[in-house]
Amino acid sequence: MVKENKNRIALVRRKTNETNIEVKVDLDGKGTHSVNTGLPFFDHMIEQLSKHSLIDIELKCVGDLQIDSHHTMEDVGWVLGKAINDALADKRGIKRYSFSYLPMDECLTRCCLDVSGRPWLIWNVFLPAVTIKNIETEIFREFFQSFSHAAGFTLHLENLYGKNTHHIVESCFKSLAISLRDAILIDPENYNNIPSTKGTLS
Ligand SMILES: [Mn+2]
Repeated sequence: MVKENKNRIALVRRKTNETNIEVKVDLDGKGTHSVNTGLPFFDHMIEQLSKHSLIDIELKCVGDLQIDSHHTMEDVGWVLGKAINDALADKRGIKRYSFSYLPMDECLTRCCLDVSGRPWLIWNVFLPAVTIKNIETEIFREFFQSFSHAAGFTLHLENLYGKNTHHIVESCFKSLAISLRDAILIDPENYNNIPSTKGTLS
C-alpha cells in the first residue's frame, strides 16, 4: 500500500567545460554504489553516503582535475543533489525532518535535515587547512553547499569535536546519510500527504 508511490529513481547528466557528470539514484535501494570521480577519497565519501542512506548511487564524473578538485566536487554535489530532488518528485508521504549524531572514534558530528525545498546550508565544521589526497579540506564545504542547494535541503552540519581530519569529514557524510535515510522514508501513517501545511515542498 505504501509502495503505491512510483519508483523514486532519477538520472541526471550535466556537461560543461569543467566537468562531465552522469548520476543515477534509486531512493529505495539497498545502498549499492558505483562511484568514480577521479578522486578516490571523495569516492569513498560518496560511497559512505550511499551505504548508510540506502540510496543506490551510480556516479561517473570526468572533471578538470589538472586544475584542482574544486569544480569536480562542487559539480558532483550539484548533480547528485538534483538527482535526489528529481527522484523525490512532489515529496508526497516522506517524513521530511530528521537529525542524527554520528560518532567516529574521537569525533562527533550532528546533522539536522529538512527536505524542505528551501535550500540552506549551515556548516559549523572547522577543518585544518590540509589536503587529503589532492583535496583541500575547504572544498568539502563547497560540495555540501551545492548539494543542499540542488537538493532543496535545509542542511545544518556541525562538528561538535574531533581531531582527525579524515574522521571529521567522513562523519559529515555519514551523519547526512543517516538523516537522509530517515527523512526520505515514506511514513506509513501519512503516505499520501505532502508534509507541509502549505501543501507543497517544491
Ligand atoms: Mn574512511
